[in-house]
Amino acid sequence: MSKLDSLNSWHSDWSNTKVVVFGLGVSGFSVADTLVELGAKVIVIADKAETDLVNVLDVLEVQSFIGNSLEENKARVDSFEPDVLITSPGIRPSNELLVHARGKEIAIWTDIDLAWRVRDKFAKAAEWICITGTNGKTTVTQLVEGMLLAAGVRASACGNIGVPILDAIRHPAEFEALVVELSSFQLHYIQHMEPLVSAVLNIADDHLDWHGSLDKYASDKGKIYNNTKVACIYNSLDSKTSELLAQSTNTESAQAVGFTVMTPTPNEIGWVEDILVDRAYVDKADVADEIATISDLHNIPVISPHLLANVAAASAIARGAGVQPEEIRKALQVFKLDAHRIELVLDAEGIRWVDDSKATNPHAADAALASFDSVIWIVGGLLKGVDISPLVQKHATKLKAALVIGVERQSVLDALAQYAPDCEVIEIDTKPELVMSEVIAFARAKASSGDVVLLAPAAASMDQFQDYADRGNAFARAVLEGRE
Ligand code: UMA
Repeated sequence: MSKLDSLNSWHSDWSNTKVVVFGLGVSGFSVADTLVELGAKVIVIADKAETDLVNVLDVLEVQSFIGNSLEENKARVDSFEPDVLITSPGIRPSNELLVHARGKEIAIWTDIDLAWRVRDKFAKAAEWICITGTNGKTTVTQLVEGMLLAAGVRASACGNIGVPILDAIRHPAEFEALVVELSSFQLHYIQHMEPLVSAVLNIADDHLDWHGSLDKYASDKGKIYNNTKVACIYNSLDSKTSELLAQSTNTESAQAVGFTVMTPTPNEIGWVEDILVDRAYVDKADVADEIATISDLHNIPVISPHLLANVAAASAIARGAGVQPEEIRKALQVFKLDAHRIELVLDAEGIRWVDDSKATNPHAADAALASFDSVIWIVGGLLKGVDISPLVQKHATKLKAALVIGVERQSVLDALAQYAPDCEVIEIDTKPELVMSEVIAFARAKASSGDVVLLAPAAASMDQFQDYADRGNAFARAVLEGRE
């Protein structure tokens, strides 16, 4: 048995364990902080970091090495002789320090692996409900959290959603269930976990530059199903998700449950017109239980097919975790979407101005475009190695105009020229701080009653904005300018 095998509890003796924490963002900090609490020996290495975090590490008496050369970092790792290196999830496996560590047979974990081992900090370890997918995972994670809370379960959403899982593990509320949003990056590195319920919501092109190919990206996501105890949730309309489930290991005792926006067959949860129906967690195959109706979603201004899929998925997950239909309905009645998700910014003179800045890949933008008939589309940004042409081709007939933003615009312009020849294309070639005001000026000139001006860029934002929220806020500010 290796030394690391015995470190399987918060209450194990971590005092002789040496850990290199690689990366000092939100997750790296939570790892270092937790390891200090556990009494392990820790050093932190990062290419860059915020001064505030470095200062707190100083107070915790953790040595940090920020911005050093690769050679210095390698030498530091070699002389420290760690038992394990815990990497931040965003760092690519091809990173040379990770390659070096692997060459030295040093185990590589992320915060998720550490969290699984130390999940028993309090008397009763929380169950993990694990959710991944290309799109919708944050919304589904929030929905499931709301459903568990409505059922009186002390639940917390954490993981990729922005709350490091180790913060949830250590929280004095002593959560009974963690609803863990997992990214493909976290799943790439995952060692072992046993979710109560697991779900892959959908698989589409994203982060191809990080993973190398769609197959590798998908198989990393599929690892979420391994060792699931009660229910594995897949998307009945996305065969890639059920294929991943079929390839999973140690899931024989878990129930496979599909979700769909169509009429559900046995073992599925789906929509029969306006009614959300459970045909999975029922006594007999011919029984169908009503869970809720579309009118329960009265806090959501735009009901897209994508949202209905997310609601069906969340219900399948929550039912698997033991939540009753009436508690799901209660949660849906108070649910509100986060900002920048098909958010209606303004509805005036018959023109709707919609912020879906969260659409950072074509699959997400597809859901937004599918929700409207006549669109002035704001598109472009960092494409992350993904081809935008199929999306343009699919929606070409509803595109009245396209306003192309982003630094690398050529592939978007080419796709529009080839697949949407009737769509008027305007290239926005200005300084980042002026992008949205120029976009909105053009959109005002083009839009007429019945149109939707839609920010759904199908690309990440960091070439011109801080993040997708900054991009969405800039859009909303420009739309509302002069109206208040
Ligand atoms: N770093 C290096 N070298 C590198 C890259 C990064 O040293 O080559 C270091 C720097 O110190 C940097 C830190 O690593 O500050 C950043 O690490 P990170 O990119 O892994 O980000 P964290 O701040 O730790 O946040 C991570 C997730 N980020 C990513 O996976 C990119 C957050 O998801 C998550 O909320 C957080 O952990 C808590 O679990 C964000 C995200 O964008 C929201 N996720 C992607 C997505 O949803 O598409 C996957």
